[in-house]
Amino acid sequence: MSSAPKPNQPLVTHMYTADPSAHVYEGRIYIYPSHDLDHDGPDNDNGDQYAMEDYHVLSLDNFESPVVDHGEALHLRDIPWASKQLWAPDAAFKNDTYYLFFPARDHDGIFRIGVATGASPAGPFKPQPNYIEGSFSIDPAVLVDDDNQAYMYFGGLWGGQLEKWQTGKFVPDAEGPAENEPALGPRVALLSEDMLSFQNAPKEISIVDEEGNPILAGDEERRYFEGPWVHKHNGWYYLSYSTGTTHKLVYAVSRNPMGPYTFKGTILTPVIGWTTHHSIVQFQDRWYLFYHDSSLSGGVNHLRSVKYTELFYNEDGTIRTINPYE
Ligand code: FUB
Repeated sequence: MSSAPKPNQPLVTHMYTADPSAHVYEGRIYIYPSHDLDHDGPDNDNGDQYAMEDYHVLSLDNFESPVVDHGEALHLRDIPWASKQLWAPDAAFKNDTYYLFFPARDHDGIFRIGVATGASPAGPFKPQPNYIEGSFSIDPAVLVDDDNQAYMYFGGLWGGQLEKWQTGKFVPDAEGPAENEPALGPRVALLSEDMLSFQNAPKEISIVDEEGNPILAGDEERRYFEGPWVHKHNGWYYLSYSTGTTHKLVYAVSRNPMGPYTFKGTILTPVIGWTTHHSIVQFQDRWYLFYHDSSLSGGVNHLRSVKYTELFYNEDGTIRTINPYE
C-alpha cells in the first residue's frame, strides 16, 4: 500500500505504471494501467521497448486515502492467443461482471484486442481463449453509454499498426496517408450484449475542424495518433487522444458516440517522455485527468508513472489546458 496521492506526483513508486484508465466502481476509484518493465532489449519506433507482461490494478477510496496495488490481475502466460506486449488496457462493468480489455501481439506478431472477465473490479481476470474476432491494433477504451450500449474505441499508429489495416486486411508494409490526405482516425465498434465480441466491423471515426474539413495527416498538432478515450459531459461526447509526434493530449466533441468529432483543443501539454496517454473520470462531482510521464525514471521513455490532476471545464464546455509542471 502507498500513501495518499498528491496531484502531479506518481501514484505509486514501487513499480512503473502507464496508460491509466480510471473508473469509479463501488464508490471507489480504480485505475487500470500498463505495468512498465525494465529490460535491456531493443528501443525503436516499433515500440519494442514496451515489453510489458502483466497488469496490476490500483485503487483508492478517495484522494485523501492510500493507493492500493491489488497485485497481478492478469499475466501474459495465461493468455493463449498472446505472444508479447500487454499494452494499454481498459475496464468496463456490465452484466454484473468486470471486463478487462487489452491489446497484445498474437503469435504472428499482429496486435489484437482481447478480453478477460472477473467478479471484482480489482481482478483477477480470466482471459477468453481467443482475441476478439475482427479486432486489431491497440489501446482499447470502452464506453458503456447511458442506454447500456457499449462502444470500443481503439487504434494507434506506428508500433500500434493502424496504418496496416487501411484496406480492412493486415498489409505488413502499408504506410499512412500522405500529408495532404485525411489523417487516419481511431476505430469504433459496438460490443455485443455479453461484451465478448464486436456487433459490427469496426468503423473509422472522422475528426474534423470547425469548418467540417477532415484533419489532415500532416497536421501533427491535431491529428489522431493513439490512446483514444471517450467520456460524456452535458450530453456531449468528448473524444480525447494523443497526437504522438507532438506529444499533446487533445480533444474533439460530438453529439454522436460514432462521430464525426469536431476538434476543440489541448487538454495536456507535453510531458517528460515520448508517450502521453490518459483517461478522464468524474468522482464526487469533480473531474480528474489521469495521465503518465517518465519523471520518476529520469526520462526513460518506457519507464513511466501514473499521475492525476483535476480537470476543469469552461462555461462553454471547453476544457482548460493543463500544464502539469506549472
Ligand atoms: O504503453 C504502450 C503504448 O505506449 C500504449 O499502448 C500507447 O498508448 C503508448 O502510451
